[in-house]
Amino acid sequence: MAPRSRSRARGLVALTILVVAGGTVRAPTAGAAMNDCPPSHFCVWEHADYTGRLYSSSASTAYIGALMNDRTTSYWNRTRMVVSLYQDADYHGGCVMQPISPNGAVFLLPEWANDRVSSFRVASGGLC
Ligand SMILES: [Ca+2]
Repeated sequence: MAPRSRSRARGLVALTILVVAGGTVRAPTAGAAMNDCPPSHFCVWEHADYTGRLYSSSASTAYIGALMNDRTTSYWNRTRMVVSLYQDADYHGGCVMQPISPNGAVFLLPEWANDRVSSFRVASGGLC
């Protein structure tokens, strides 16, 4: 049983790294700010390292609100779904980056994706 668990854990880490290839990646760890993200939610933070304002939802969100619009710098996908990020409200403006698989997390978005998210969709597959 133990070897199977370790193998599954390695697979999850590999998946997380693959999904955010090109970005700076750190697997989710038990930081105080990260723990503010509720289970089954997709969470975005205003600043790097999961700090600053936090917005979270377990469902698609047509507008993340004036307080977080164009401010997302780090994220953690705690849903079991794939999350697609959009540059404008109502899922318009094109995708900010490739879809985020379950448990995908980035503590600092690359420059080209930083401070651009306005809406996101939670679905069984990537929509970008
Ligand atoms: Ca920001």
